[in-house]
Amino acid sequence: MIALSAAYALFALAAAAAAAPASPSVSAAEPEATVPFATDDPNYTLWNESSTSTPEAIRGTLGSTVIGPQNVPIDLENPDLLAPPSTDAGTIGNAKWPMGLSHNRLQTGGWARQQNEAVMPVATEMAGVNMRLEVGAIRELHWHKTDEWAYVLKGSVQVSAVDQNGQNYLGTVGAGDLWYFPAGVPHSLQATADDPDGCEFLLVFDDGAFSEDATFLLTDWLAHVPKEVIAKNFQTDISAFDHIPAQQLYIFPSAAPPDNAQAPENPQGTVPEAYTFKMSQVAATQLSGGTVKVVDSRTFPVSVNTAVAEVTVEPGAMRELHWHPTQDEWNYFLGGTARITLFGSTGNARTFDYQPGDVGYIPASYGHYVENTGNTTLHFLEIFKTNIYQDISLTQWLALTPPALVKAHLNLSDEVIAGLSKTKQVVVGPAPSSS
Ligand SMILES: *[C@@H]1O[C@H](CO)[C@@H](O)[C@H](O)[C@H]1NC(C)=O
Ligand SMILES: *[C@@H]1O[C@H](CO)[C@@H](O)[C@H](O)[C@H]1NC(C)=O
Ligand SMILES: *[C@@H]1O[C@H](CO)[C@@H](O)[C@H](O)[C@H]1NC(C)=O
Ligand SMILES: CC(=O)N[C@H]1CO[C@H](CO)[C@@H](O)[C@@H]1O
Repeated sequence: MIALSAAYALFALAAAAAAAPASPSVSAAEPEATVPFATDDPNYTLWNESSTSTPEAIRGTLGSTVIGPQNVPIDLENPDLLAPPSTDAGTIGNAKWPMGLSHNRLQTGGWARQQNEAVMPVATEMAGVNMRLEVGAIRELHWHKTDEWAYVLKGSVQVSAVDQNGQNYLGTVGAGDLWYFPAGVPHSLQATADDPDGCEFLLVFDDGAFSEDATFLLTDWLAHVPKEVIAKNFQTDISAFDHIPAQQLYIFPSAAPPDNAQAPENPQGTVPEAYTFKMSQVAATQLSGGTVKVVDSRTFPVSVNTAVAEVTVEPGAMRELHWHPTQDEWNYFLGGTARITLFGSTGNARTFDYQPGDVGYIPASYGHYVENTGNTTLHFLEIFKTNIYQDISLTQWLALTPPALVKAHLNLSDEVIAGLSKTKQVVVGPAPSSS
């Protein structure tokens, strides 16, 4: 295939060079097609949650009805698995994990559930946790081996931390804001009283094998140190530690922190780079089909291992065909519905449908798009284990490649090639309706 394409490219270039210099067209000589043309058939998503017909394993002339047991709500949410577009082929690992399928850890004052490699083997580079705290509830003082990046879904959270230089930090963030703790830095999370419901947030860790059940907790540690060692360490009488918990607290209720709480005065000073970032106050870039907001270490310096793009896509619009050169993408869907086809090379492609609360995953270099398949705004996060956000746009690539080369591959008209955008569109609107 590659050799043939290269041959066509050379042929077309030669043809272009031979053509009269006055003509801007490169179509003077048409080489013969060597492989059949791809079908013109569209392959729309066939059902959605408002469909009244029962979804069937049928597309066009292929497939047949389901006559055994059927979980209709699951099929309505995953129509492109039940009746895939004909462009799907081969094998791509599962790239969808609804948080609603995760075991939930219920505690007094909140809960936590997670997605990691154990439930989604393709997601090797990042793992996610969805956590809820009622007003005042605390995710206890702890640390872990991975960096922690967070996005507040609702309410407000007070975070505390002390770093390896004894410098401290206390901050409060609200919906749409971020925090970041480097690996090993001990911290706590607590819902403030700003929202009567407390808070809920999303955590992303830079290791697919991360488990929220394997973090290093203050209470768990002290419950596993001989009492006389504790007394010696803190230079107290052994009775001073009579009332420490015998087991971990993890999430537990408490009084809400006061407004404008300050970190204790510190001879070492506060951390050099803030551990929180008010992403909600960053203006989104308006695009023809939606909006995008990128936050990485260029604006949130401590976030050296995580970059995010927060994207909205209007009904009928689409996050354009693109890929990320070296970074896997971890998605979280906040609103609306989407479909994504992952192209994994060697003819492998598979399409997945997403609803709010779902996690998606796209390995590095896999070509993909994110299409709004509903009639409300699609809102989602693209998260990467990197310091600087990067993507490559298919349209921009072709627009900035010699037109004869593009024509030799795709046999597009000169008008279509001339119309390719040389700047990244990121989110494009609906296609013009065909005549
Ligand atoms: C390009 O398309 C035309 C039809 O529009 C066809 O006749 C021709 O064979 C095609 N060329 C290649 C190289 O596919
Ligand atoms: C779209 O809008 C219509 C009319 O307002 C509504 O009935 C339907 O449930 C909506 N959702 C989808 C997915 O089409
Ligand atoms: C959802 O499905 C219904 C019926 O199957 C269709 O009329 C409607 O256009 C679909 N909604 C969207 C947003 O595609
Ligand atoms: C609209 C539609 O379904 N188009 C095509 C999608 O793929 C099948 C094959 O699986 C074609 O037969 C359809 O025409």
